[in-house]
Amino acid sequence: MSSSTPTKLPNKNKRRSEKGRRPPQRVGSPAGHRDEKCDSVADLTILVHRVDLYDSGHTEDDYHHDGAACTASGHHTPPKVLPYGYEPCTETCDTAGTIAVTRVPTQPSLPTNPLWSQMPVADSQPNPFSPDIDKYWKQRRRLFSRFDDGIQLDDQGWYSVTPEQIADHVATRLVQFTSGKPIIVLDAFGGCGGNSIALAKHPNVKVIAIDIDRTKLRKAAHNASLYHIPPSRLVLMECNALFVLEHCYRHGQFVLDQPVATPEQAEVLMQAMPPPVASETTPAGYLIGGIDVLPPHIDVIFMDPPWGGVNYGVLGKNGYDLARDMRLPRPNNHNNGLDEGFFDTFQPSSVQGKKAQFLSNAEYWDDENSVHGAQLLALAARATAQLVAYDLPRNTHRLSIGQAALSAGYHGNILVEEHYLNGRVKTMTAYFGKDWSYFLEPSP
Ligand code: MGP
Ligand code: SAH
Repeated sequence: MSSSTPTKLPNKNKRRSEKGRRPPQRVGSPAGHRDEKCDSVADLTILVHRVDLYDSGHTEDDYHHDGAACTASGHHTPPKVLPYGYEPCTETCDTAGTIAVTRVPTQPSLPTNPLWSQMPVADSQPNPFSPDIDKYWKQRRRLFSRFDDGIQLDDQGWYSVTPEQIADHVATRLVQFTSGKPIIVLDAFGGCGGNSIALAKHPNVKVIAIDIDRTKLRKAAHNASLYHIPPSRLVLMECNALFVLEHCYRHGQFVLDQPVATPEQAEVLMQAMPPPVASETTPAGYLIGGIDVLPPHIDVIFMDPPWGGVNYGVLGKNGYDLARDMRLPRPNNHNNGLDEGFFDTFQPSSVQGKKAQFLSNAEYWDDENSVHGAQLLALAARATAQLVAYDLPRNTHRLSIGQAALSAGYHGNILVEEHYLNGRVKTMTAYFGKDWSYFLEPSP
């Protein structure tokens, strides 16, 4: 692997130190965050739902790992929850509001593919790649059940692809939440295709997969062909997703071809407009293009952005704050926001070293020309005004999700799914844009 250093963005801000990093702030009154024992109804309730998935890698012990979370709140009287609502956020958006967090009773599992219990996930085949990816190589068939057919990944792909069972679950959820109707999903950070493929397995789903890196899109197209995804259901776009979310859609409708209201807005748009990119059809028949591949409307936005590298876990349980710990550079004339692989940099082995490395990301941030994880949600909400699904690190602080939701304009309730694989939490997906209070009803 190459030994290049990360792209340094001009830092107009003072250096951030670990000391300067604040924990998530409570919102509204000092009692802004309440739990389910309080009687008052919160402006926003986060419904937390644990999903358990298993494959042949599980042991009996796994079933009991963190088992308490499975049953939590099962016998509580359901808390009062306000119905879902959304007011598009403006410059002066009021982010204050009370946030409650409650676990929902365990739901019946969605049917799982018997493939997973039969397939030998782990084996002793040596890793032919760099030792950096040992941990991911061991889980390669968990990432893609068809790995052995010739799946292609790059460094960032290895550590960020969503394991297939989880990606399938999230895709099924999005189909359920849209009642199985034909939908167009914008996968804003498509990568090597884990989530896009899972979505496009559904005959009524068409996916527009965006990535800033064309080499990943080519891999995604190849990987999709191994799953026999028809090219009519997966179109790939090379672009900075922030441009598409900020300028191309409002309420799900394509607006880039509409006149802008003021000369200032026209100037902002001109500054952000990406240079044209070449179109190509991959050997398996998938189209990769630029803005011209965008459809006149989209129904759902799915987002699985970079989380800041492989060391996000050093922030500890609940230690990851969306507004503080995630940054995406806006496109501009000098830098399209393309990330260097984290494996290209020195990987410290001590926890302290990893923590220092993760926190040092902030030294490269240019706050004026970047968007943080909460602002990203607001952009997606405004672009679609419908369903938004947001894949997040398992240690994301719930309050930081609630604050992001309120500042994006959501109120009432949102759903956060924790995805457990063989009893260990792997990822979380937060869903916005619908009413999920029915999750509080006891399962039949
Ligand atoms: P992990 O914590 O690196 O792996 O990522 P694991 O196997 O849980 O390791 P352990 O050491 O804790 O046992 C877990 C999952 O999170 C990965 O399989 C990816 O799906 C996802 N993931 C990890 N990272 C670092 C990213 C990221 O930066 N962006 C996105 N979108 N997903 C990531
Ligand atoms: N869901 C994917 C993994 C996504 S990883 C899977 O399951 O395979 C995040 C991806 O976002 C990376 O491929 C990275 O190249 C891409 N990316 C980073 N910044 C971006 C931006 N501003 N716009 C679009 N893509 C971006």
